[in-house]
Amino acid sequence: MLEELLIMELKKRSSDKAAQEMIERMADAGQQNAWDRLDAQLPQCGFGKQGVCCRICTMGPCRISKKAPLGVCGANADTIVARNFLRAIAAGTSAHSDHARAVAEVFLATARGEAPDYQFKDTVKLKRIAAELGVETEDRPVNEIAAKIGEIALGEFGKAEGTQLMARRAPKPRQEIWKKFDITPRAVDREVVEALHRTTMGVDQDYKSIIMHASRTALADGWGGSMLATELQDILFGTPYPGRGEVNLGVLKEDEVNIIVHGHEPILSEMIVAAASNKELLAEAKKVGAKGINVAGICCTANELLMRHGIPIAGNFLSQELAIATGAIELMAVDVQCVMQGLAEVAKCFHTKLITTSDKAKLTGVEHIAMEPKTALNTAKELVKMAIGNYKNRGRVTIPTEKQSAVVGFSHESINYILGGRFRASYRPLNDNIINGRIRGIAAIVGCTNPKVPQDFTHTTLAEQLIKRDVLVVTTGCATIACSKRGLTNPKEALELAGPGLREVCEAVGMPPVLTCGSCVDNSRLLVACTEIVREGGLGEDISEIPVVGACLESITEKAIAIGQYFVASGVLIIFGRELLPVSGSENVSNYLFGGIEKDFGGRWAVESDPFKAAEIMLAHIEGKRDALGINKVRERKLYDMADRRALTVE
Ligand code: XCC
Ligand code: SF4
Repeated sequence: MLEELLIMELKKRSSDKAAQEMIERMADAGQQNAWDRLDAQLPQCGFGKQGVCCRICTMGPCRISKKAPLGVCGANADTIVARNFLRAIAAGTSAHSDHARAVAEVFLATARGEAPDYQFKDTVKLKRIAAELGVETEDRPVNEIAAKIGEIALGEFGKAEGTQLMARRAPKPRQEIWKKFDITPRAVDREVVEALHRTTMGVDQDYKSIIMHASRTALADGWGGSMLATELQDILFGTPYPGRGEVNLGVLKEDEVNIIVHGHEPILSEMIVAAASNKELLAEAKKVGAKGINVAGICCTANELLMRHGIPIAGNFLSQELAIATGAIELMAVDVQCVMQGLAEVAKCFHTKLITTSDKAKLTGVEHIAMEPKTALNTAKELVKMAIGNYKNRGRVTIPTEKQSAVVGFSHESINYILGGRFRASYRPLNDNIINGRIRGIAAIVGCTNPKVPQDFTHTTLAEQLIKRDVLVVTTGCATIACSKRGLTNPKEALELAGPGLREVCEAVGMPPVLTCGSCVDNSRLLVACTEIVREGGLGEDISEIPVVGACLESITEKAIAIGQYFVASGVLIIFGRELLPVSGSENVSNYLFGGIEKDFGGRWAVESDPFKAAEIMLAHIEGKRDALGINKVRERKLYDMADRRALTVE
């Protein structure tokens, strides 16, 4: 079944109708997109795919083959594959954590009154994090507390001594495992620097030792940089609570000025959203004949905005060029990460103004307007004005009609609340429903969209297969956008697809069977949620014992590998697309990552490109964990009784 389906979908390049329409339009106009450039690259380098090329020193580059199994320095495939793996994780960790640092800087500037356009929106969380970090809160003004938190947070990146403070959140047995292997993450910068040092020529040349540091570096991301980014963003911009939003290219408006924000840091996009509702600017838009100003997001910035403000999402990673090809985008403002250089070319074919805003991320030939914390709102207004001024330059506009309504905003806090209700917010109902078997377990579907896979195909197929079998699905990143485009985060439609147990629970609490949990740094929310499930009791003492599993079959970035590894080192099974984890060139590394590492950490990697087969692996894993917990036996004996039913209803 899969093969036919896959070939069909591959021909269309995307399983999203709106994307298909725009892909066709671009082809008709002779414009190139990521799929065309992939075709031009084929066949891609087999050494690279397997992770066996090394260009770390100039005795090389060396490529490992049967004929030449050793690099000039004597390094073998195990060493080279492991080194490349660690370097990818160091880069991914850097990306998430440098994003976090930028947020921490704005956070501190806000506390010190140096960023007048930002305010602390969630002061409840501010106090909670203060308590966690040992910051005195009594009789202290918010700004003073925040300044202390900001200083501590900034310290997490470069402090000389000690380990990541957020890692203390993990279940105790997990922390013991990290201690035993001496991989409790220290300062983020330190782990990354050490990763680069270890992988230079002639340093760490034992694959297991290299992979051990890969875990430590990745943990500095998940339980460090990413978690800090999430928490500080929540305090600054508000913790997400469930609300509605719309997703796909159909959110663009024919008769309004369309502005796309694309990238990752909400520091920019939050201000553009604020500027777009400015009365004077709205009046200006009317003057040029537009009915209003429409802001929509792409990639993780989109997730941040939809979760917090209900701002619509135009698309995920592979839709960035397609959005411009609608001819309806007056301005696209980008910051950091996942911004294709190809955008510059596409933008030239249309009237779209492409603007870079982070001094860390410029594009040749593209106008740069730096976003500074001190003058953020003014800069945002300037960008909105540019967009308005550009409205008159529109040519032909083709906006696909597809859009879906989504219920979004499932932070760890809001899951707690929605499950337990206002008066007894807790994970108890979730744990109980996992124990009684209505929900078999939890699957995280995360990450990117890769032109090697039909866009969205594996994410949505996997999600459908899993909810059908009563697995609650949590999603982040571009996968969450894929699921929303498909209607899977819309309770009305998606519950029809859910198995009877999951459906009953979701209906009782009023949530969809696929939860959108935010951007990629928000995978840290899932670590916290897992920890809460453990703490709630009845499902084991550590994350590795609960029936939870993760997958990213369309991954592209180094960030995705870092995320995968921090989940593995936290005790979770993670599945990637077969050719999207470049370790196959070393049997030893593969055997360890796919098997041996489980003895050490309780989690491991697997590769499978077929979403139907991946679903089976995930289900088997979940049932295995349930068996080990002894909760499958309980289920057979127990019928639904009144107490069960009561537990399902929320006050
Ligand atoms: Fe990038 Fe975050 Fe991947 Fe999407 S999911 S392609 S990393 S935008 Ni993060
Ligand atoms: Fe070749 Fe070794 Fe240099 Fe890598 S470090 S390029 S394997 S000589």
